[in-house]
This record gives sequence, C-alpha cells and structure tokens, in this order.
Amino acid sequence: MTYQIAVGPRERKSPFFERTVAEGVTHMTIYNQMYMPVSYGDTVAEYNRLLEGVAMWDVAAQRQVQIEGPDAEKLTRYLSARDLKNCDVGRGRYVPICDHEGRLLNDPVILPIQPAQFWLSIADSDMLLWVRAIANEGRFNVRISEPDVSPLAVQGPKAVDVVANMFGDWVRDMKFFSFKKTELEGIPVVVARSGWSKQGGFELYLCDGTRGGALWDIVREAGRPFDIGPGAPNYIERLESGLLSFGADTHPDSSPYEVGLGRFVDLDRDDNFIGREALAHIAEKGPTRRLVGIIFNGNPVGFNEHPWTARVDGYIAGTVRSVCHSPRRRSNIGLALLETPCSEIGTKLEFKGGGLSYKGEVVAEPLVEPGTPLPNMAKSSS
Ligand code: THG
Repeated sequence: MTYQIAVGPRERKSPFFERTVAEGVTHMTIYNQMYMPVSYGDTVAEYNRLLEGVAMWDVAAQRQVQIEGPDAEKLTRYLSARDLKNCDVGRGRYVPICDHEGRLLNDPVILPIQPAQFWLSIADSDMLLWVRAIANEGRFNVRISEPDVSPLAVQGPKAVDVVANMFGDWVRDMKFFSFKKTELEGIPVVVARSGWSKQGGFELYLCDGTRGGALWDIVREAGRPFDIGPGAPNYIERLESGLLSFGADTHPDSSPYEVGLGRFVDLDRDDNFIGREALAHIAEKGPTRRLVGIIFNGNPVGFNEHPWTARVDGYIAGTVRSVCHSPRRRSNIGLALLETPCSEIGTKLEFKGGGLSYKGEVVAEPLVEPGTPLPNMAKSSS
C-alpha cells in the first residue's frame, strides 16, 4: 500500500524547508504543527554519519514558547516539576512539565535568555495553550508568545569542529546545555551546546525566519571539510542512548516517574508547582507502569507504525512503544511500557508486530553504553 500525507496550509513550513527539499528529504513527520524531516532515504548512512562524522538537522519544529515580563521566572518555576533555583541565564535545563494530576504534558529544554525572559524549547504538544491558560488564570504579569526562533542542530563527533569553524574556538569550552546569543554574518542566532543525541553537538537557534536558507548554506559550507550531510533526529541512536520521545514512548496519562524522568522531579523544593501533590502521591505508591529497555529476536526490524501489545506468559502486560535494530547492540531493541510487576530486568515478553511474532526480554538501560563504537560490519560502503 502506498499513500502520501498531503501538504497544506494548516501545517507550517520550517525556515529550512526549501533547503531540506533541495537536499533530497524523503520522509517528513508533523511535529508542533510543522513539517520536520525524519529521513533522507538512507537511515543506516545517516546513523553512521551521526556516530562518526557530523550531520545537520532541521529541528525548527522544536518551537519556543517565550515567557517574558515581571513574573516570568515565577511562572516558569510554577510550570516546572524540576527545581529551577540555580537556573542561571545562559544555561538550559531539561524539565518535565506536568498537569495537576501529575501527567507529563511535555519535556522541554528551558532556556533562561534574560532574568525576565524564558524560552521553553518544546516537544510535540500544545504548550502555548497551556502556558497562556495557566498565566491568565493565575494572574501572572507576563506576555506569552511563540517567537520567530527555529533551531538547526549540528550533531556528531565532528560537530564541534564545524561550529568552531563558524564561531571561533570559544565554543569548544561550552558546557552541555550552556548557550550564548550571538550572530553569524549578520544573522541573529543563539548557539547552544545541546541536541537530541548522545554524540555531542550544538543547536543554532535561528532568530530571523527569513534567513533560514542563508544559515543552512553557511553551516553546509563550514562543514564541507568534515563531510557534513543532512540528517534528522536519529531514531536508532536515540533508542540506543535512551533519549525519551514524548508521545511515542509515553501515554497521554504517563507520569514522569513511569517514563524515567523521576530524577527531574523535585518534591522537596520550597516553592509550589503544578502537579506537586499528585506527583508526591505517585512517588509514594510507586508508578503502576514503567518504561523499560528490551531486546528481542528475529531479523532486523525497521520501525513500528504503532505500539505493539506485549504479553508475559499470555498476560497483556503493556505495549512495546518504539523498536529498531541496533547495529551496536547487534540486536533488535526497543522501549516498552509495562505494568510494574512485569517490568523487572530479565522478564520474558512475547509480542507481534508487522505480522511477525517476537520473543524479547527486559534489559538494563542504556541499551548501548555511550561511547560504544560502530562495528565495522555496520559501516556502509558509500
Ligand atoms: N533540543 C531542543 N529542544 C527540544 C529537544 C532538543 N525540544 C523537544 C525535545 N528535544 C525535548 N526532549 C529532550 C529530551 C532529552 C534531552 C533534551 C530534550 C537531553 N537529555 C540529556 C540526557 O538525557 O542525557 C540531558 C538531560 C539532563 O541530564 O539534563 O538532552 O533536543 N532545543
């Protein structure tokens, strides 16, 4: 069966859209009502480039929710389940945002741009609606907007050389999640040491959407000596490394505890935040489900279109959320959301997907230790 997703005005185009099309993007997803590239047609080559070289990703769909004004810090802290006490300007934080029942609504990176100006660099859910509602109902003195800001990620072990080539050697000393406002040939950007991979890299937050093509070309040119190529948030690498994909790995009612973000919830902080009571209750009882790493048998799988039902001795124990074949683990791997009693390491699972039956097992995370090199076998001949 072949079908296509229609392109129309209800979804937005990234400032890098035309360039990604010219580069030969083959697959897009929709994220925050914006098209986002996921593949240029050779996922193995893209994975290899991310592990051994450098890739550039249009991640403009990681939209920003900007909170500005006298109560900006107060509101940002109230929204965040993580204590932002020592969140200095110039240093980002990975933060769970929950509703009053402790359900995870989003897992943004929060960037304190100025003392009274914050960006929530969001995953795929409508944070603008949530933040505006909370701000207005709580009479916070703030302005909430979606600014003209679009991240372009440069990821991989050679990313630091490419970014130093453009901005200077000072970027080599940047700590993870630190950022700085600057410009590149007159284009306003925020340079951050961050990105959705464990291979190292930067994100350039373009602050003028009319300059997307220009920024793309500058990065492409600076990366030429390092054989940069287009890529996208890499499904295989993120599963190996254990980076959460909100909405894919999570249920609409998942708490941060069940999906491995409990370490970012601070219940003993002094100030109040949304979901505090519910989260304290869940923490005390323990989550009823847990997201765990799995390995499973069979020929190398591609990806799953939807969650697969997982059984333990015939009992429906939960769902397999995301799967792929890992070249470094030399096995099929995945993440499964299982009832807590069925989530212990060593638990045996059965599931069906794409017409095939699999046998799997719960294993420790990360599925692949950071720094594990690529086996020679996996390297493409191109
Ligand atoms: N960069 C930016 N915005 C984003 C993402 C990003 N918005 C959407 C999505 N990604 C949000 N999710 C994540 C998930 C993980 C991380 C960042 C954003 C991440 N985690 C590190 C880890 O797990 O090792 C560090 C976590 C920590 O210890 O603080 O980087 O990628 N701009």
